Amino acid sequence: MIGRTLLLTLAILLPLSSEAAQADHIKASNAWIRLLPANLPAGGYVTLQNQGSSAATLVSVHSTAYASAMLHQSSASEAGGSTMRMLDRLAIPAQGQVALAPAGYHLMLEQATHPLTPGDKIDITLDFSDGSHLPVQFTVRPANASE
Ligand SMILES: [Cu+2]
Repeated sequence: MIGRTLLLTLAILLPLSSEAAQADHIKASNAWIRLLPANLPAGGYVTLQNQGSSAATLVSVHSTAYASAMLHQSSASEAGGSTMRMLDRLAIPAQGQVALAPAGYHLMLEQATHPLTPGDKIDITLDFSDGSHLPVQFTVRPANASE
C-alpha cells in the first residue's frame, strides 16, 4: 500500500518538478497571416525556434479572432497540385527550429470572428504538450504577400 501511495505521489509531483515549460523556450518570429477574400480560410505562418535542451511539441492553436484554428501540412500531390492534412502534433527539436511557411506547415484559420484587414495584429496562442502556452502576435498581410 505504501508503495502504491508513493507511486501516485510521484506521478503527481513529477510534472511540476520538471524544468521550465516548453513554451518558455520557444521564440516565435516572422508571424503573419495571409488574408484571403470572401472569408476564405487564411494561412498562418511563423518560425518557431526552440532554445531549450529538450523537444517542444505543439499540439494545438487557438485565437479569439477565428472560430477554428488548426495545424496543417501542405504537400505536393501526385497530380501536380497540392494537398493538405491536419496534424495532431508538431515537434520542434531541442536547439532547432521549424518554419511554418507557404507550401509547408501552416495554421489553418477559419471563420474570422470579425472582419480583418492587412496591417491588423492578431493574437494566436500556441498550445504545447506539457500544457504550456505561447501567445504570438501575427500581422495580417494581403493575399499576394509571399513571406
Ligand atoms: Cu491548411
